[in-house]
Amino acid sequence: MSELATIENDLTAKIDAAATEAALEEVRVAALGKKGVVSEQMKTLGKMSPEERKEMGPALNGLKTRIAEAIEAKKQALAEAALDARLASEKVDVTLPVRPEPKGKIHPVSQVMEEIIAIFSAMGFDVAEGPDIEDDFHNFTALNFPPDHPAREMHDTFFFEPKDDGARMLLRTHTSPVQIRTMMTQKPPIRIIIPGRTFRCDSDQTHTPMFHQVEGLVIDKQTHMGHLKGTLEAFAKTFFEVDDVKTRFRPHFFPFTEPSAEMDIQYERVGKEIRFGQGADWMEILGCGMVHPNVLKNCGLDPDEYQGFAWGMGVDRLAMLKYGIPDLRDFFAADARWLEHYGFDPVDQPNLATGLSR
Ligand code: 2U9
Repeated sequence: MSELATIENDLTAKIDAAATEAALEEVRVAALGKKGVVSEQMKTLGKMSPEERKEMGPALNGLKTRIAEAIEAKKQALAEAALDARLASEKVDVTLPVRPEPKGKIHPVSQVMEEIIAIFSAMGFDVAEGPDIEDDFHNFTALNFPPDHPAREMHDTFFFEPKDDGARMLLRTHTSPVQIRTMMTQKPPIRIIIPGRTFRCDSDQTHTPMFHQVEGLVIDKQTHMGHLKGTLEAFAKTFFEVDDVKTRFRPHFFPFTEPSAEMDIQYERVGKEIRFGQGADWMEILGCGMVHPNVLKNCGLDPDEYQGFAWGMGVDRLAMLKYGIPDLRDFFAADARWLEHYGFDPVDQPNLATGLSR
């Protein structure tokens, strides 16, 4: 066998044996690279006589072309094999169920919080949050609770041990400290809602020491009671999912608002069921009022330039009313059967486009 035939056989065998693109590249460099066997053979052409070159030139060029073609063909075969392997490994079994049944349920308190957030977000409110552990200034003093005023007692506060300077931290009794913090750091206009945990030392059939509130605050120039009524009536209609519900504002007292009111909505009891938007009875659902001028001043705002309204509602009670849940204490009993019955689908979060509750 001639030397060229031996080289060709040897290279063809190596090309066939190359199992990866990297191995094939090594064979290409060893054959056609600057110091490759085929390239070295080409260099000998210069030293040959014209007759020899006439014979060897075409032979060598033929060898070079066949090796280059064989390498290219093998390269394509390796790429196709790699693609086939990838397609096989990424195969989707279309006979599998679309989505496994979700396990667990959303607690009614979380559901109602999300519903309230969805309603006010659509009106342009931002969600604000703050610490559960507060100081006296943010929870009481800034909110126009005078020192030693009986209104402080109304809240049955959980206090921590006094610090060295005598100051006592406390568990916030409402989410209102977040409004104080917001007013002291942000320039109006302010439109926020504050969902969160609150704490009062109270425990019976209708009270638990930890409960949930959503409060709201609007501060702007020329804000008035009409804005308050329009906002809260729109909320009531959307939340209770009735087009027409009568509301009633009864005068009330809170240290932080003046005037203050409680908002009632129309309802009727049919058997054990409560129906909103019909009947002649009234149910209180939230407290509200125009922000007291002293509260604005305590936060560095001029009451002659800015006014605002605020409201607060108890989420646990609203959840009981809307979803007919009889006993508040079951909310915190961690009973899986109760949650299975009263809980909500985790993949169906409330929004105004597809409906709040389904
Ligand atoms: C600032 C100014 C005013 C928040 C308000 C209520 C009325 C209210 C209760 C509802 C049921 C608490 O959960 S509940 O027991 N809340 O009636 N809350 S006005 O007013 C504010 C808050 C912050 C700076």
